[in-house]
Amino acid sequence: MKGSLLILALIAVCAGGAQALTMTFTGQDAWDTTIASVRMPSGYHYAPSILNYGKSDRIMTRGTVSKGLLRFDVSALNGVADVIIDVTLRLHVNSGEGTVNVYRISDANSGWEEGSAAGSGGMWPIPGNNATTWRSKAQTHLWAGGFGLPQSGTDFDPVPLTTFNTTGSVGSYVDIPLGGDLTELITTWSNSSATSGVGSFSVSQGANTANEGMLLVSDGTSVYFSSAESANMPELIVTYGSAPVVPAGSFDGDMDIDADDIDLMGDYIRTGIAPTAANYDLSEDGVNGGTDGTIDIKDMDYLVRYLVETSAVDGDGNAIFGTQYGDFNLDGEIELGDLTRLGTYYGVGDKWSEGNANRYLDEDIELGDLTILGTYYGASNGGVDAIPEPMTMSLLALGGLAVLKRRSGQAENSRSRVDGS
Ligand SMILES: [Ca+2]
Ligand SMILES: [Ca+2]
Ligand SMILES: [Ca+2]
Ligand SMILES: [Ca+2]
Repeated sequence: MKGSLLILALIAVCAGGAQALTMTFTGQDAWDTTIASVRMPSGYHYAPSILNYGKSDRIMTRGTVSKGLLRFDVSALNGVADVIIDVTLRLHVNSGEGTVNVYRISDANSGWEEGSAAGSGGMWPIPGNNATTWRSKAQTHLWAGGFGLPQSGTDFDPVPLTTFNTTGSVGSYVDIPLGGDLTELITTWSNSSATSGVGSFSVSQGANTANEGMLLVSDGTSVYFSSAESANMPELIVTYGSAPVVPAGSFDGDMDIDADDIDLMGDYIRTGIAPTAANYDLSEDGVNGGTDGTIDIKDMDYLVRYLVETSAVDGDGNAIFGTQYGDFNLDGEIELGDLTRLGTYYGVGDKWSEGNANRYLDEDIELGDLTILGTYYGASNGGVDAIPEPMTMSLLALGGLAVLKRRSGQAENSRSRVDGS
């Protein structure tokens, strides 16, 4: 189920024209990323000398004795990734073959700051050593859930992001796909702001914290992974999709520049009120793209003649953009099909697709539309240079009227059968 959803998401992203991109985060990113083994033998509130391994090149996890702490600075994805397609955690296994759960650290620790190393022999964590975990600012607790190891349901989510096994991977690495709502996960992580200068991951390293991360929790087996202090540092490989850019002229945001958008432009010019939040200022002269701060017939001209997509294709099979006033069926030609539409909806329709060539003036299919159709009848894509002779147009208009008179009586019945969109 999860897999099929993923594939669906990928298809949706690709269909919208977006690219799937990948970003890899390592332990060398801005927040001191990784890490530590958080360690606590039972029977102690905590024992400072073995809180964790701090700057060790290894991360250890062993059941209830030690949990591995991992963090990655994914803030570079903030505002960039709209859909997270896949998140893979790559860990190099030093030793130990066993099952390991990966948990997300909970929001309960968001008020904590990272830091405080364990002082040798002291009861309280003090700055300066190479140990780290979260602590409250009052230094009474190391985690929101209290002393000791972080607790399920309080300090980390009870449901793991994933579970994996290191059998056969010692000396190599395992790629661990994370589960759950990855978009939410990465969005939250990327929104986390690092706080510089609090805590003391280690005095020599400085400290930044974003209070987001993961815990590695093994079964009883001792499993060691390379930490950010080693060459084989952990990696978080995020595959994401960015939202496709809506093309200029698709005012309804559906990615298509079609008859609906011509109607929206018409509404704007007629009423002076923008129907949607899109940018309608497409041109200043009706021929070249650009803006002049005014929404008028020039913008409509540019939309109709250069931007709208037609069903016609060029020699390479690519859609031809731009047509002429009167191409109500957007097939790239002003022909009988357009006249038929106009006739069908004469007196009853209001859309471009129904024959309203001048919606920028009115919401009716009327003589003005027939006149426009007659003006451009016979023209084709980019038909500005293919306008027929005036005499032909007049004859055509007259002929068209004859057709209309025959058809207008059928309009009401026909309307329900014709797709007006
Ligand atoms: Ca559209
Ligand atoms: Ca304009
Ligand atoms: Ca047509
Ligand atoms: Ca009209």
